[in-house]
Parts: sequence; C-alpha cells; structure tokens
Amino acid sequence: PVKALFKIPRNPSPTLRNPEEWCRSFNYFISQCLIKDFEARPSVTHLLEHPFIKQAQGKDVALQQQLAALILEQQEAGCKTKTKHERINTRKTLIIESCPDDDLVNLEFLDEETIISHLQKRYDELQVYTYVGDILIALNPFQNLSIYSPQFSKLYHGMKRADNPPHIFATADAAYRGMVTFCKDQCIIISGESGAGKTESAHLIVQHLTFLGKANNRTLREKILQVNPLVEAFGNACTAINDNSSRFGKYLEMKFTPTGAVIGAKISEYLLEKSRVIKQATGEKNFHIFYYIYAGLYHQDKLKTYSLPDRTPPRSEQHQHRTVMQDIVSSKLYKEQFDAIQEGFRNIGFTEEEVNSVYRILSAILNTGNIEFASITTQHQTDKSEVPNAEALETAASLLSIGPEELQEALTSQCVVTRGETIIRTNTVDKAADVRDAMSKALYGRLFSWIVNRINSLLCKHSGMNVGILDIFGFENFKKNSFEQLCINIANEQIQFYFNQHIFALEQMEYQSEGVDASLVEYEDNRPILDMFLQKPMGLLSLMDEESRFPQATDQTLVDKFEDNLRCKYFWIPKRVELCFGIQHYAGKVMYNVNGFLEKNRDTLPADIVVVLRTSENKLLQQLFSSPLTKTGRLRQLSMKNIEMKTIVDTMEMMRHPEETTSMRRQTVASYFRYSLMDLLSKMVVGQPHFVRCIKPNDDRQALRFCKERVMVQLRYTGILETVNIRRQGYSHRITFEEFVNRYYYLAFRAHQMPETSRENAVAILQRAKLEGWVLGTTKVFLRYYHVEQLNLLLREVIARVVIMQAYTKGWLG
Ligand code: AD9
Ligand code: MG
Repeated sequence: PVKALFKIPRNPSPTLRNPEEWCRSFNYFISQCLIKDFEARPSVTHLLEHPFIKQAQGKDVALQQQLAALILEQQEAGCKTKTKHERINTRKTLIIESCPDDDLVNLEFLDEETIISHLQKRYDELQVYTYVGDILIALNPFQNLSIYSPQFSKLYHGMKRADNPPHIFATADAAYRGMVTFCKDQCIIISGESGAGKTESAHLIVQHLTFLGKANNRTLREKILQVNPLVEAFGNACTAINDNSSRFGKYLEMKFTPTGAVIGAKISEYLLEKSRVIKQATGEKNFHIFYYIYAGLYHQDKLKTYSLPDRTPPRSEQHQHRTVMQDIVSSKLYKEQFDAIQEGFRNIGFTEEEVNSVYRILSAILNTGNIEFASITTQHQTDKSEVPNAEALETAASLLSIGPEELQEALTSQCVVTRGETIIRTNTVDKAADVRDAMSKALYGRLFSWIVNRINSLLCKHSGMNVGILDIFGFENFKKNSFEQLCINIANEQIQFYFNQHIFALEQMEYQSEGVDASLVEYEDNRPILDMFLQKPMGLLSLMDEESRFPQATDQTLVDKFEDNLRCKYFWIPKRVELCFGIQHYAGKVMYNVNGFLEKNRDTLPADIVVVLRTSENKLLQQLFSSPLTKTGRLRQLSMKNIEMKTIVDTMEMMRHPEETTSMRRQTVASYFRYSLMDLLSKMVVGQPHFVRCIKPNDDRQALRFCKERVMVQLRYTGILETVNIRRQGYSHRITFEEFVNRYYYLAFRAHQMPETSRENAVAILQRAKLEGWVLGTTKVFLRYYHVEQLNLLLREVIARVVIMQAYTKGWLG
C-alpha cells in the first residue's frame, strides 16, 4: 500500500507545481487512500499506525502525531473546498457571526452589570451561547432555533473555537477531539437549575457526538439517539417548573474506538424519584410513560389487552386510576410519543415479549393504585383490613401473573418472626395502603433499572474510550419541598463543589505548589454545606439514617435531632412553622417540610410482597425480584496518582459508607444516595472535564424574555463572575517542561535535533513563538487558555513546511 500511495504524488499534474497546492492534494490523496484502507474515517491514532507516516517520519512520535493531525485537517479542508461558500452563506442566513465578545473573558470591564448586559444583548440577538474561557454558558432560548441541523454539526466539526460562534456543538467537538488526540476519557458536566436546559443540551451533545463518530454504522447511530428519549419517557415528568423535568440523574457514556468511531453507549441512572408513581404534588404529573401507554394503547385498541379501562366516557369512579387522572387518551402528542417509544424499544433490540411485560407491569402499577382498603372489625380484632374492590386487586394480580389471594394476604398482613416463632400480624387500613404503595414504587423502580441495564447490555458490548455526559435533576425550590428535593439539591451541591474544585481550588493549589505568584480569586466554597450533609456520624444524612432505625421515631423527633446536632450557619429551624427546617444552599435558601421524611428514607418493601412477586409466572417480574438489585456495580478504583483530585477524593472518602456493599434491601435511601454520589464522582474524576452552565432567563418559559434579576442570581451562585476573573487572570493550561518541549520543540529547533527537555528550552520555545503573559513554575509552564491555541496554530504551520521540505528532499516534487 505504501507504494501505491506514492504513485500519484510522484507525478503531480503540471498545475500542481505550487508546493502548497501539491501538499494539499497530496494529503488529500493520502487520506482518501486511508479511508479506503481502513473503511472508516481515519483519526489521528489511526493515521499514526499507517506505514507511510511511520516511514516518512522515522521514530519521531510527536511529529508523526502532528503530521497525522495536519493530514486530517487538510483532508477536511480538501473535502470542504466546495462547501466553504455554503458555510459562509449558512452563517449569513442565520445572522450569526463570530466576534470578540463571544467570550466574557475578553470584556474590558468586568463587573456583574457589564456581564449581564452583555449576555442580554446577545440573548436579544438569539445568541444563546457564550464562552467564559473554556466553559460554555447556555441561556435557555425557550424556542426552537435553527442552529442544530447536520449542517451545523459540519460547521463545527474539527474547527478552532474562534472560527465559529460559541455553540454546544463546539463543546462536544472539543471533548471528542480531546479523546481522540490524547486518548483520554472526557466528561461533559451540565449543570443549572430545573428547567435551565440541561437535558436538551445533553441531547444536542449526543447528536453531535454521533455525527462525529458515525463511522459506517447508521443503525447503531440511530439506536444511540433513541436511548435518551426512551429512558426519559420513564424517568421524566411534568413538574411545576418544567414540563419535561428529569426525575433521575443520568450519566451517559458514549463509547468510541481509539480512532473515534462510535461503538456503543452506557447509561448509569441515579436516584429515580419513585414516590412520583404513587403521588404527585398539585399541578404535577406522573412519569410520562403512563400517559404515553394510555394514549398509545387506546389508539391501537389494546387497552383491554392490558386491562386498562377505556375511560372515554368514564364508567365509574372505581375505574379512574388514582395515579393517572388526566384526560389523556385523546392526546395526539402522547400517542406520537408512544409510537416513538415502541420504535425505540424495537430498534434498540428489546424483544416483543419484553416490551409486552413492561406494559403489563406498568398497567399492573396503575391497577394497584386503584386497590382500596376498608377496616373490618371482628370480635377480637379491630385493626384488620380487607379489599372492598376485588376487581382492581384481581386485575393487578392477573397482570402480575400472581394469585389474587396471595396478593391480598401480602397487602393486608405480614409475617413477623419473633424469638424463632413466626406470627401473622394483620395490617391496619393505613398500613395496607403503605404496603400497596411500597409495592408500586418497588415495581416501578426496579423496572426502570432493568430497562437501563437492558439497554446497556444491548448497546455496550465493547469497552472503549468514553465521552461521558452528566445530566442530573436541577436545583429545585418549590413552595413545598420534601425529601426528594433535599436529595436533588444535595446532588447539585456536590456538582457545584466539583466545579469549584476544578475552576478555583485545584488551580490555586497548583499555583502555590509551583511557586507561581497569581492573585487568589475569592469564591464561595460550598464544602461546609456539603460536610453538613455528608459527614459521619453527625451529618444530616447520618442523623436521618440513625433516626430511621428507631421504629418509634417520628418526623418531630427527627427535627429535634437535627436541631440538637446540626450547629451550622447553613441550617436553621424556623420559629413559627412546624416540622420544617431551612438550608442555605449554594443556589439559595430552601425550606424543607419533614413530613414523611423517615418513611421515605426507610423505603421499606415488606418481605411478604417480595415473596409473592417471586412466585410470578412473568419472567421479567421474577427477574426483577429474584435478588436484591445490584446497582451500578462496584465502585471503580480511583486513580490516586492524580494528586489534583486529592480534595475530591477526600470528600469521597468522607462519604464512604460501611453499608455500601450490603444488600440493597437493608439500605436506606440516604445511604444509597450517598453511595450513588460517590459512584458518580468516581466516574467523573477519571475524565477530562468540560463544563456547560445552563441558565434560565425567566421563570415563565417565555422566549426572548431576559429577566435580569433571575439571571443575576444564577450567575452569582454559579460563580460566573469569579470564573471570568480566574479565566482571565488564570493559567488554565499547565504543562510540564518535558511535555512542553516534546510537544513544541519544532517551533525553535530543527526537526532532528531533539533538544533536552529543560526549563531553558521551554523558555526558548515560548520566546520564539513570541507569546506573552506566560509564567514558569518549578516544574511546569503556566499558559493562558488562548496560548495553547496559538502554539498549536504555529506548530501546524511549521509542520506543513516540514512536509513540503520532505517532499522536495525525497524528490517527489520533481
Ligand atoms: V430539570 O432539572 O430536568 O427539571 P433541565 O433538564 O435543565 O430541567 P430541560 O432541558 O428539560 O431543562 O429544558 C426545559 C425546556 O426548555 C425544554 O423542554 C425546552 O422547551 C426548553 N429548552 C431548553 N433548551 C433548549 C434549546 N436549546 N432550544 C430550545 C430549549 N428549547
Ligand atoms: Mg432535565
């Protein structure tokens, strides 16, 4: 193949006498050959393996790498010569121009007011994205923009950041390139309050990444694109803040080959808000899927198959599902969503039997919600209950393929083993209703985890390099906040901490350890709040766990316990409101209502229910209850080599919980939550992070409405002003002298020279490159974020010259 490669360039056409032109066509030719050779778009790593590059450049790995990058780039340029005008036109039609104020760091005056008006001006012009150095701010446009088409993916593909206006695709592109070029896992962390646009951003990132890694496998691409909508049908719901609010945390890892072809995806889910299945706050809804199946099955005339009553017109009160009350069957949108879900299931590879079982379980949950209890008083007992509406119970039992008597017994009584003796205790009406609800929650929670695991088994067959995308539920502050909001807000507190660590703390620690004199930027460290929640044994979660272990404990005793033990300015008990406590979160004050905290934390599922469900003839159901669910698996071993992560690792140590390996059944929600957070962090810290900060411009979900106060609050608590500062004053790239000299020595030395990797030579390179404003530490060069782009640009030019020179010396240019 090497010979064949040389053939055409050796005889360039007479018009190709100009070296640059020759170079371009030569490289274009090579990449075309390579494409044929590899049957895939080559990446840098791929090209490096190619005999031509190895032969052409001897043993010089760095030059090989740069040459490969250059060839790739020129391949793009070659392919795109025709489309250049198109590109310009596209941008003109969309009135989008790249300009210096794309980056807040470039602003001359730096105060809140300037930043806000700047963002407002951009927002008015529909420029929803803005950089703060390498961080992306995304304002929710609350309207569909035409900037997410495949054309735009092309526009951002492999381009320098300054070539195009800021865009979520540019962030996805940077992560992809980081992965391919440096063979390092990447992680895109999207944060922002509820309704700020995290989930939409996550979709767009997946869209661009599948575009970049498309290879030849269109089917896989489609499958991956269907994962998010499918999982979100089960995990998202309409809340008072957001019609499509994520009620679980999601970390989606897209898997790639070293050459950058997408080969699969893996999801990890965190802390689904199961309680929504049985109860929703006023004005809120159940998980989307219930509405979808109702409307979808209605249109397919299959409601009866799944024992869902046809509710138009409603026959009687009895047939109204408590959990799904809206008139939904007529909704066209729900029906379309149902069709999409069915398509998704089929495409991703679920069998018909599996999908059928999923629908049966969902219907069983709805019917279970209809089971009622009435007390029966006998001569000896007063706290016994029975089911007056046997039909609901029978339907639920039949859908679950279990006996109705067994189900009734498990709901209305419990086996208790005391001193080796088994006694049957009857349940009061309230207790029976609790057991019913616990069963519904367990069914839904386990079904959700099963769907996620099944998707993973279908889509994640090979290990590879990752780009992970974190999309969790955003910070919430409702009129009434409960246990769920507490968990959601602690998770957000943790993400904020991670952000702070990266942007502020680690940077400053490094300046100090390298003896670099940089003025320290003050920022709001939320570690004390996090400590208050997570510390053991006196943190809020531990106290709640301890209280949950006492059968006699009440919500009042819990509040008392908090009051006695939590001495911290971020926590207070209001004087006049009962059963409440307040927390000063990084994102604002939230008042929590303790009602039901203990019960929600215990999340007990009586053994009797598990025993009955295990007798089911439904294979899927057997599987769901065959063993306590092993969650996302054992924690990865953290690489302790990375000292930068020390503080984060410390926090994780702090969160380590002895119960993390014991069976899920005995765990409280709080301890599982602690474990989940740790698992999530362990995934995040191994990748190179990229941050997207979503901002909600108004609370009315209105397009083009920029509410200064609301944006100001978010900018404050996300530390944007400080971030601008540190990005402006700071040195976001720190490269050891050795790495720096190896990477950039062509800029000051001859290609064959291989200079010593010393501090002096690093300085020589920096001076030769005419850069200003860098700083030297004891072992590293400290560069500003734009220096690296300048250096890479220079390097490319030098290498282009080297390629041409080599072509001459080898006589290829005649
Ligand atoms: V929550 O914490 O899960 O409750 P998110 O995920 O931050 O929240 P989401 O992405 O669901 O918010 O966005 C809320 C709504 O804003 C969406 O349903 C869209 O209607 C709207 N949105 C967000 N981003 C965009 C966008 N880039 N283009 C158009 C958008 N609309
Ligand atoms: Mg969301």
